[in-house]
Amino acid sequence: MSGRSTFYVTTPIYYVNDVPHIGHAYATLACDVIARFKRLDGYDVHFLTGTDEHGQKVEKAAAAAGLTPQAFTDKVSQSFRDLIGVMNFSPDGFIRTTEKRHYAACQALWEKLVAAGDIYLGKYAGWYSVRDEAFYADSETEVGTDGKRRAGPVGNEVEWVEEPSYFFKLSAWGDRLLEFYDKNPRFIAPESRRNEVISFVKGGLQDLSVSRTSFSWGIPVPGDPKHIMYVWLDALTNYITECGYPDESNPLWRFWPADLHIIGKDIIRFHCVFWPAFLMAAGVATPKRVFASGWWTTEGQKISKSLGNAIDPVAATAEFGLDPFRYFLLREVPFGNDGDFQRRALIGRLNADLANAYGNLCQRVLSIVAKSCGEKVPPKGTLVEADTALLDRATGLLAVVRAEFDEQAFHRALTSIWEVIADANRYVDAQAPWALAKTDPVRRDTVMWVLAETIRRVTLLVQPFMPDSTAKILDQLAVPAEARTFAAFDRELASGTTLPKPQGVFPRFVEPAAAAS
Ligand code: ME8
Repeated sequence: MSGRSTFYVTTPIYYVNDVPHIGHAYATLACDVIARFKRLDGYDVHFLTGTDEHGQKVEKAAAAAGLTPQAFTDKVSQSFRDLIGVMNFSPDGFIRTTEKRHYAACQALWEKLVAAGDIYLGKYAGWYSVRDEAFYADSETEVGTDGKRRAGPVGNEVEWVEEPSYFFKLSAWGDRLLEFYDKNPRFIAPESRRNEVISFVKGGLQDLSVSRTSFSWGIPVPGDPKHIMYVWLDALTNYITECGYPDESNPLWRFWPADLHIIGKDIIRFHCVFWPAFLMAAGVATPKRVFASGWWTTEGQKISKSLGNAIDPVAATAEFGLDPFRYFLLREVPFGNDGDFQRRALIGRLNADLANAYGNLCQRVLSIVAKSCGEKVPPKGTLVEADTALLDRATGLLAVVRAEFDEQAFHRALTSIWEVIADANRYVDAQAPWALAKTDPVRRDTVMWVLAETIRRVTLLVQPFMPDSTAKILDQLAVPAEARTFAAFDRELASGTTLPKPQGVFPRFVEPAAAAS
């Protein structure tokens, strides 16, 4: 192979009971930005997304839609595929749990767990939430004032289930899991989630029901097809199916273990407790890190089907532009925290950060260069302290942003980049190139070179967040395609290069009502 370091990043696979909304777009966007960053940084990247198509929840949704589960999943899975184009995501793989390769991987994993002595046949009697596809202990449930029993991170209703079931001996894995968390302090992020998982495991683990017999939409248990596998055992396995499991000679096996699973905060227990336990039991390497994002509400309200208030990524990108929407989602809320989607806040950022700060910097600099420097990269004369200070800050960004990406701290990466953009705007005002045009055109050229070069450095780093807009800016600086990776970060703009006509990239957003009045 290439000899480059590999980097494998995954999204949750989405249930096909619902059409994609902002919450789904968010996790995939985070992975997309990381995948793009790592590619630019020279890694051999594999970025996986897909759909989770089995289980009772999907079976019920198909019945409600009057379709067979297969016809239903084919249709809804496609809407998640379509989101890739809408959001300009760059996955290397799209997995569906109804694929043959996935059946083979799940059944192989099951057989390994059986061979390891970690699976036994019993009977499940307890609570189950179809919405969460999760089993709950009696102590985890609560009866509300409406007489309904609920459980789990968002308080979904539970029902009593009694059926023959295979169990995974999770109770035997508590100590080994605690040791694993201890040895791998980066495994769960953010820190608050790590504490949550550790105290859950310390509280004692019950054996986990890993098969169901009361419905049939799933993967049959090898040798006992009346049982279908628990949808979470099936779903989690997708991450290794993609790499060819159990065939370790598959070229994609080089990506396992995954470097990063990005998930939502509601599915931590599955990824940080069950998943490493299954893998350790089966003798498969464990993923390096699981990062749980927070949840979006809209204008202060929980997103719900009945309120119909889910932000539709198709409508949002059409109204605000794709890149501004991508920027806003990762800039507005520290990744890992909950966030509220407010139209006012989005428009505010779009105008302040994109149109006024970054867009205006590019526009001012490129139009002076076009008008006064002969539509060419100006000559770089002698640099003075103010010039090197700005250039050094821009150069220093690569290490800063790299470190923030290692922590999935997108908002901090963006804040650091935008500080340099603000510095550059202040430098334009302080150097006043329009005045230098009359007094010292040689110095004016150097100032314009410093600015164009600063824009180049900053823009290279903004690429993962806003790929289309940054491509336009780099085109306007005549940066060749092969010089847009971080390996070329130090390759300065060559004076004398002819530049195309500048064009604005981030227009101001004017509310339709305000525009009409
Ligand atoms: O949980 N804000 O699928 P899912 C942010 N199939 N994130 C949100 C959100 C919101 N308002 N609403 C949902 C599943 N999400 C499983 C995953 S992985 C092996 C199997 C996030 O379609 C949610 O937290 O119900 C979850 O991470 C993701 O969307 C998929 O949810």
